[in-house]
Amino acid sequence: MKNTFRLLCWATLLLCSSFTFAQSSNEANYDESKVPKFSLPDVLMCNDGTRVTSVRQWEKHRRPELLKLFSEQEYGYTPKEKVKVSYKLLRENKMALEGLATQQQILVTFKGEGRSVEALMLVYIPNQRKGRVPVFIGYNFQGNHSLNQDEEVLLSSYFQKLDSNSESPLIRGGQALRWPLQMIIGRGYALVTMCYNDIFPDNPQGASESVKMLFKPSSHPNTDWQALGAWAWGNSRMADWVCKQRWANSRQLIVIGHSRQGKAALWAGAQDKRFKVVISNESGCGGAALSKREYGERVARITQAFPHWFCANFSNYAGREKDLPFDQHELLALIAPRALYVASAEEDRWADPRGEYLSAYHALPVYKLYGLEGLPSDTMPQVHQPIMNQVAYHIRTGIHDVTDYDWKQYLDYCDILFRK
Ligand code: GTR
Repeated sequence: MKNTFRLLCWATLLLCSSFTFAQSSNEANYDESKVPKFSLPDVLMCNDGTRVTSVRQWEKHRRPELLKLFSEQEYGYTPKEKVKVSYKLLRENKMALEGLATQQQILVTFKGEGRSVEALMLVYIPNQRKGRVPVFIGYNFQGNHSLNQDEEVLLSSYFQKLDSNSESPLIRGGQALRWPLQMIIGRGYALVTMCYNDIFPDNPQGASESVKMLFKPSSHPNTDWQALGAWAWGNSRMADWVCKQRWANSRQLIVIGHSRQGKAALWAGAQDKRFKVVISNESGCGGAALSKREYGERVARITQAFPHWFCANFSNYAGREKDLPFDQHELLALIAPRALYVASAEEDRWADPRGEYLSAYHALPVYKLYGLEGLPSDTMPQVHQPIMNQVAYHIRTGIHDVTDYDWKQYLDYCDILFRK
């Protein structure tokens, strides 16, 4: 009896302590004084202990090593096999946006393993153009119809499949504030977008309706790609199409994403060198922000709330950020020597603005290898004081969102890079 009682006490204690652990690593820390002392892995240190001193060594040795690490431990491996793709122009309007743009809607059908997935691309091409134009490639969250009020815009494939009783936001123009089309097109840039749910529906059961089904199932469940991997893959598939267009400058491709799409844009940019500019708008945990700061959203919470985003291995670091053999500055470094823009918002503490800045700053050694300028110091700039080197950064006032201010900086930056 005594023993049973003791056993019970121990079990309760154990249960309570694991609960406190789960709770504490789940909670967002917003107190800078509670950020643990941490040391970041040296981005130039190879697994065998040699230190990279040349671009050649970086490209041949260290860069592939890091890509492997991120594939194995965070985003999963992107399959290398090609799937069959076909494109069908469904609608064209040469006088969209009051004559500013040609609008195209293209149905993309991906086929593999006896299955198919459809995605609907929405394209705006500036009518006023001399020669080929740079192109922004990025997903929308709430469907192509959410970009503006235009009744011509078809529902994205994901929304066409939903039944009419679903609560999904079928609001035309519902996200128009995030897509200042007149400004983007007016400044001579094209835009190609699709709804991210077309590629991988953003829910824990989404895989079965996603592009994952077009590939042979992986025999390594811990490193199998999930939604973020699939979204990154989809960014590259949009780029494939863009590269075939006569109006597009395939050497001026910009991949852009907000929040979870910022994470996907970074992973796409790390893997696909055709993206000459990579823009992360408030991508936070699992995106630009350093995990080891344990500030704002953390690995425990993100892997629990979104079990379908990362590969299974990433959840091993829940509450154990200090044991991560890498950090997000190394993801950003994979984008070098191409241009990288990281942006934060002051009130978006969940995404850890300081962690986003420091991560971009610590990509510096690799940019330096190429003789390029990164961020000048580990001190963050004031709000509305963008820094536009090969690594660029701004923090603006306000909340988690994409605003005209953000877009204006991205356009100014691309103008500088492309000498427009
Ligand atoms: C949040 C998530 C963030 C970020 C955000 C978004 O719920 O915790 O990591 O991705 O969603 O995508 O809007």
